[in-house]
Amino acid sequence: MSTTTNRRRWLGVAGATLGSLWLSACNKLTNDPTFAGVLTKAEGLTQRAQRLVTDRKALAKEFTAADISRDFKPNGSIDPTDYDYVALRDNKFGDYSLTVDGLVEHPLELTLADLRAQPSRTQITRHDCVEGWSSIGKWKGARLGPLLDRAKLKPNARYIVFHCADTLEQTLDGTGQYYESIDLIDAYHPQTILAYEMNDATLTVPHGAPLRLRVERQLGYKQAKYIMRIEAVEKLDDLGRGKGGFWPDRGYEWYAGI
Ligand SMILES: Nc1nc2c(c(=O)[nH]1)N[C@H]1C(S)=C(S)[C@@H](COP(=O)(O)O)O[C@H]1N2
Ligand SMILES: [Mo]
Repeated sequence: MSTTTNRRRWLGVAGATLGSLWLSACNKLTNDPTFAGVLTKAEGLTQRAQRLVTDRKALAKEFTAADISRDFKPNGSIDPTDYDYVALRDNKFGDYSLTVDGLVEHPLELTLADLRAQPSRTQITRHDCVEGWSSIGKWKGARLGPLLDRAKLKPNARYIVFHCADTLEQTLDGTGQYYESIDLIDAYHPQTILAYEMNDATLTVPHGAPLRLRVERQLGYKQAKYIMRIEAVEKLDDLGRGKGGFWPDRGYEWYAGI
């Protein structure tokens, strides 16, 4: 096969699968000696790929304290009735701990005090829900990147999954449990945090206490609330209905970029 044919195919693949598939395909291909040469020769592609990654790494717009919405609407689950969650809530989350496991060298079990001791970030950002409303809030939380470094991802880890405490839809097979997932570009984005504070106060139950994700380059439904467990995985097929999140399983985009 000529280099041109190879390159055309590769461009076709890249075009069809922007987002995370591109990331995993690219990682795999660059490790593959037969593709390495093709990749360096494909100048156009390299530039396109570079632009794509640069875009994904750009910061979401940040606002000032004066912009904070007075009426940030809680949405989706706002008061989970799941047995384990109610028990934690009734004890003011004193028994809470976050599990970090899956494809990691050092599985972690972190209390809220541990999470507050992690490198943190505070940001005032706009939350955009697909239902057509937006609100600006101030978030403080542990940066996900350093936390994943502490757990040390195994080389085959491709996605980070957030398992939530709430059942948003009662289904017999358990696929109504809320969950979400992001790729490693978003996981290591500086504005990706596990928030424990909103607007300078401890996160409330309606907004996802004790811990919720802020992944600021994406839509509202990616901002998983009530996070109990973070799992590093290689593929998303075995979770829920296989599309990587509660709403993606129900027809919404997995990569909900804004
Ligand atoms: N666990 C969990 N996370 C969730 C949801 C949910 O129902 N359960 N709803 C999502 C949707 S659609 C939106 S818009 C935001 C709402 O966040 P808020 O309640 O802080 O406004 O949370 C997202 N994260
Ligand atoms: Mo939403």
